[in-house]
Amino acid sequence: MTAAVSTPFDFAAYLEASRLRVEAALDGALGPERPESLREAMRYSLLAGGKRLRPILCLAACELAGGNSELALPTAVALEMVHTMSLIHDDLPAMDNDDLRRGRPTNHKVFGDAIAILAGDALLTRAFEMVALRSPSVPAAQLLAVVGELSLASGAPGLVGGQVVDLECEGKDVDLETLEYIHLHKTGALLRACVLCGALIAGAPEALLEALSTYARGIGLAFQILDDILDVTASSEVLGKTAGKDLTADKTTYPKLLGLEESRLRAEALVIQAKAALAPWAERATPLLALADYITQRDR
Ligand code: GRG
Repeated sequence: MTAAVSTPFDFAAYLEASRLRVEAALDGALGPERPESLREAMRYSLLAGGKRLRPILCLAACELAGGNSELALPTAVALEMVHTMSLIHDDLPAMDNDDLRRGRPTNHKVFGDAIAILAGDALLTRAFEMVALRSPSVPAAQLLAVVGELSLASGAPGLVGGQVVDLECEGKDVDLETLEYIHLHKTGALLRACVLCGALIAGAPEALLEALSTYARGIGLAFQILDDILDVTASSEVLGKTAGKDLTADKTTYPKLLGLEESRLRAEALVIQAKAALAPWAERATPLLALADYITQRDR
């Protein structure tokens, strides 16, 4: 009798295969927009690379919940569209005023502020179109739930609210509680929507949705702590965006409040908590567990 041999999970291969799958779906999601200037500006930022972590989280959560991730692909694309539009708007002179994003000049540097704003608007609205009109074979009730999560994560209760508090706190002393509020909204809300939307498409039960929410809170904060750490430890070339920006903009960050070492420890503890939430589903959770680890181990 031969013993069953389980193949070890090859995370690097999984990440690369998922990334390529997402890239192809993103490319196919932008149609022949008119006018051409708008099409170019939308494609410029959406197809500029990036880790594609958000759509990958969505697909992984769908599979964890026992769903067919092919059905979640339009929603995964929608989540990347919301993320990309938030980067375009975040880089504008009225916000973070940045020149470099994903290794190339920011959208407004190439197309001008007005087109950058409108390209962001078109990506945001296309995101909702992807879910509502381009998700065949997903029951309407599930799509409605996805639209709800996407709205909450994007708007005042999520990204927009977090960004406003972030802008209002520039140059001020910020305590840990406020910093956490900013990041749970600015960064965490969309990561939460990613796993919830993937699971909703698979018809996940309430207990799993709650566990995924806890998981997302942990990885969301850990993700941002790493973002703050990399801002001081990595180069602009590696990051593909301007390093040292937080210091220049006089922003409060985790390293500023806690120091680098303590920030790292906090991120690791958050990832442990996040992974623990998925323990009852451990058998199918391997990709989400590995993605949580990746968040604290990444170099960009
Ligand atoms: C969504 C309606 C709407 C408006 C946007 C500008 C804004 C409101 C919010 C800012 C949100 C923001 C830029 C948060 C920062 C999140 C973050 C850490 C981004 C970096 O994400 P990565 O590292 O980037 O995943 P890549 O390029 O790899 O995708």
